[in-house]
Amino acid sequence: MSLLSSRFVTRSATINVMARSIEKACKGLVRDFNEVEHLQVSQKGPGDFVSTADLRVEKTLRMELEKARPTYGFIMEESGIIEGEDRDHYWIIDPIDGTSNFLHGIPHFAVTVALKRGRDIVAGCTYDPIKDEFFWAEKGMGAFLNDRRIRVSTRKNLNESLLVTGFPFAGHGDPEEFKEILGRVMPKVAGVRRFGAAALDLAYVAAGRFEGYWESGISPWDIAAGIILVKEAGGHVRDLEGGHEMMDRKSIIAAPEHFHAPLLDLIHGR
Ligand code: LIP
Repeated sequence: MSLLSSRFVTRSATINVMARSIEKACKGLVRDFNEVEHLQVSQKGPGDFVSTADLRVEKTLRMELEKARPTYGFIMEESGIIEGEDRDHYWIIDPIDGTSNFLHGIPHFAVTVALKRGRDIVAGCTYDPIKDEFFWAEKGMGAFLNDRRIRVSTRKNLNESLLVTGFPFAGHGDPEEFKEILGRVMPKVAGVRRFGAAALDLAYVAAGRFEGYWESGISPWDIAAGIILVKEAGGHVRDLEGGHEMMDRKSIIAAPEHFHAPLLDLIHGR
């Protein structure tokens, strides 16, 4: 599917600029991913190759977005912060969210771009090129998967809910603390998943596939697009202290409103 094709839904100029930039950046990404699968067994390994793919996607996104909105700034996973003349607008970019999945030839990763106006995320696009799923949302316009409107889950009971999170790993996070959290959460829910791509975890909450997602030690570019996707799909997004500082506090919980309090109580052991 062309990301630009929207037979049934009228998209704004901003979403079309983001969709066009992602479509151009993804040209060759699936080919690179298929190459990675061959590199798994090569002496050199795929590490450097994936870094090249990451940087190539980010460079294309920046070039295309800069062409369309030359005064906006950038906050990027690989190239850092670049101020624009317009200090009120920033594109927030993760060129490959789910890098470890990509590196290991696991077909679950996404290109994710958000637009920040002041302190507000006002538009977000997350594209999974393997499944050809384009999640997008704009403030006040709703959330969509390709051309279909999406909404958070209508399930009411925690014991029916399927949650997704991010686990600690070598050099990242507190395994002992996480084991205690998981020990409190698992007996109360239908299941907990760890898919390795926060941008898609949030997109799946917005689409009602998961009832909730939480993670700490997460980066702004992993979650920026997902924040607006979940909000526009009727869900609530907070930091793990219950505030609105997800990107500053690098923590997030996203779910329908009625799941927030019980989930935060389980996470904090209240
Ligand atoms: C990843 C996130 C994932 C998190 C990883 C990493 P990356 O982003 O999507 O949820 O658990 O630590 O931050 O590094 O693949 O862009």
